[in-house]
Amino acid sequence: MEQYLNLCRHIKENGVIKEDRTGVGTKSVFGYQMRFDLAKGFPLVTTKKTAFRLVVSELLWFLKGDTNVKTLMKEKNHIWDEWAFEKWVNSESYKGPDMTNFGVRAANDPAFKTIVEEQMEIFCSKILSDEQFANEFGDLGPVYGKQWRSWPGNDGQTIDQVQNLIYQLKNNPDSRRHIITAWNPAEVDDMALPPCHSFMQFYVANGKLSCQLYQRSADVFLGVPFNIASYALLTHLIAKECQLEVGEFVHTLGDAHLYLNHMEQVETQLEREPKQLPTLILSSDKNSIFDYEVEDISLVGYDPHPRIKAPIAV
Ligand code: DHF
Ligand code: TMP
Repeated sequence: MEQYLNLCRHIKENGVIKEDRTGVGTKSVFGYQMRFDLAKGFPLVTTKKTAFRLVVSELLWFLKGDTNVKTLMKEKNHIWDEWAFEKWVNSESYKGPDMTNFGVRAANDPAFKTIVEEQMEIFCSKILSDEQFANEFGDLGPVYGKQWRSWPGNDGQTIDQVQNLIYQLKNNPDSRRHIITAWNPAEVDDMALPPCHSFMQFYVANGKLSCQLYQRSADVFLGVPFNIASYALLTHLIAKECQLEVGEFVHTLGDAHLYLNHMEQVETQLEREPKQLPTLILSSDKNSIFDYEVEDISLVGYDPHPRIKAPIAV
């Protein structure tokens, strides 16, 4: 995990301060690469406690082709709530207190933060109890799940990029075209958030499967620990189905940033000594990557430093 801490240090020391869409402000660098040898342990950050079960339920949600936050909420996973909530509060149906720029305002004003939390709770319980409301306001648009499993092709056909990838890895491992892309220019405007982890490529050599991700935008304190773990897990799942060993996860970042309201948290993390990496355990009776449930995937030996909280930029 030195690699991740080096990235934090690199941005802290060499980054440029600039404004960003969320209004929070960031310190950033452009272009950075990390490599994780997946045989040396599962790369879940150890210098703060990171909720692996949330990584698992999010990845299985992508793999099922799902784009509705209701499924995540049922798994008590709330990492995508804000982006569905945003669509609701900007709609005609929303009649509550003004939520314009609720993200930055909540970060700067504790009284307003309480109001946002109240509305968010109302939103979550409506999603879970009212099917029509969930269909209308729980959906994030054609995000990852849709593009991975049913990219709109010609003549009304859809393309299952994950299924195709697995077929090609099994039948044509030397191919240089093992690609899945979530960046669909025709549909980005309809997405609650255009894909951050946008383009991945797989590579087979010496019986090992490696994966490289291009991430166009990287929230290094909050998002990146999840992204590393998620793609490491995806590589393990695909390798198992294709009867390959795991190779490397290569993580290439575009705009790699630390939000200015995460700086103290990053300092705390940099003072901590990394610990031994955990080991991934996959239930052995699953034949297909599409058959996994949350309880089939676990870690042993994860003994991180305590959690460090930070506000998320919306
Ligand atoms: N927006 C921004 N600004 N940064 C992101 O990383 C991000 N990630 C998204 C959607 N939009 C985003 C999806 N992934 C958290 C982690 C990943 C994630 C969304 C949110 C997060 O808040 N993690 C916290 C708390 C997790 C919890 O226990 O609920 C953490 O401390 O890791
Ligand atoms: P942007 O669309 O303006 O780039 O904002 C997206 C923010 O979310 C940015 O801070 C990057 C962050 N992010 C991640 O780091 N990882 C993720 O998986 C997701 C979905 C977002």
